[in-house]
Amino acid sequence: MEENKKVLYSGMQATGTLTLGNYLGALKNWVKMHEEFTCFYGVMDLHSLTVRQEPAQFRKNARALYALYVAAGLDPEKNCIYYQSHVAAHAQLGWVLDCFTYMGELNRMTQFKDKASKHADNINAGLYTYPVLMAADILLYQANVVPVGVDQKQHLEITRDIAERFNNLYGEVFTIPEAYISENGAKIMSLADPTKKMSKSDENKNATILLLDDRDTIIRKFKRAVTDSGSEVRFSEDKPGISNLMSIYGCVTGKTMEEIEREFDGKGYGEFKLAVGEAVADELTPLQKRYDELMKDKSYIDQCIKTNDERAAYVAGKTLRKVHKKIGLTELIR
Ligand code: AQP
Repeated sequence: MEENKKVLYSGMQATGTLTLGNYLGALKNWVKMHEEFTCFYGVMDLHSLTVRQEPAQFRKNARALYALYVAAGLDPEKNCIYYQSHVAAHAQLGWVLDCFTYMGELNRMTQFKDKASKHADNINAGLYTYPVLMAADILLYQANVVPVGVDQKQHLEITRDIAERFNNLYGEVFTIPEAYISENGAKIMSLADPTKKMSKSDENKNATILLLDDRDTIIRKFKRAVTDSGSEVRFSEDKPGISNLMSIYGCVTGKTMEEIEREFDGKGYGEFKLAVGEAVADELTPLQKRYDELMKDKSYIDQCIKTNDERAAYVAGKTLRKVHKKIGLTELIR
């Protein structure tokens, strides 16, 4: 990895098998980023703890997430792909930054409000301070850019505010990150309710396409997808169901909305849904094959994790030591 490129930071939570939303909205676009940036991608397992996880399943999800990153085309030799929990500096800087973040700022976070209403039985402090840990993730690597979906914009803004506050007090410690808006990114909505985003933790299995769903399941889920009244394949606000399917089809085939409208002119929803299902299944087949191979070769993934954990820990450790020194924590005696 070249050192003179700008730094990009991103990651995903290990809260379930990745969905088509995670793939089309983020992962697929990450694959070529290393050409322009020095990239760090975390398996964000510490963030995942804000929602209760079953331990054995959680461990499997984290491993599967790592393998899916690689299977989707992220090269672990060209990108630093590592486990967040293996780099202690995340939790350490998270604590320091907690002390530089105001309750008033956290109270404004809409994701906290959403997640708190979904998990009313477990509104833990981690859910509340999640944006501070996210700030630590980004700032540890001195990231210049963070690819963000619309839903994460607020968290990037608070990261910038915390970093600027800290720099004003102690000098230029942190790089101030910018949002990176991908040209190809799309927000993929639930197949059962096109007003809600597709989420890996959705309990309705028909609402999401999982990256590991087999071909028949993918086609069946698309056939069942909620559509709108009428029968015309047209991209418009009053047709959220069909517009979502068109976005998916467009991301996978590279066709524009006008091209898709022409292709399905005079054809019904049934034919269109089948075409979307088949296109998505075709897109995911090579990824799934590579995933199966990777999951069989334990030593390869283990080696990738080990090498990249060490690299991440080295970069993060440098920032953390600087922070500790600036705020006056006593240095380790070696
Ligand atoms: N539906 C989506 N459309 C486009 N992009 C999406 N992302 C997630 N869902 C969609 C993008 O995927 C990345 C991973 O996000 P995350 O795992 O950190 O958490 P999330 O955004 O909360 O994703 P989920 O799938 O909805 O997880 P749960 O169900 O656990 O909350 C991010 O870049 C996100 O923008």
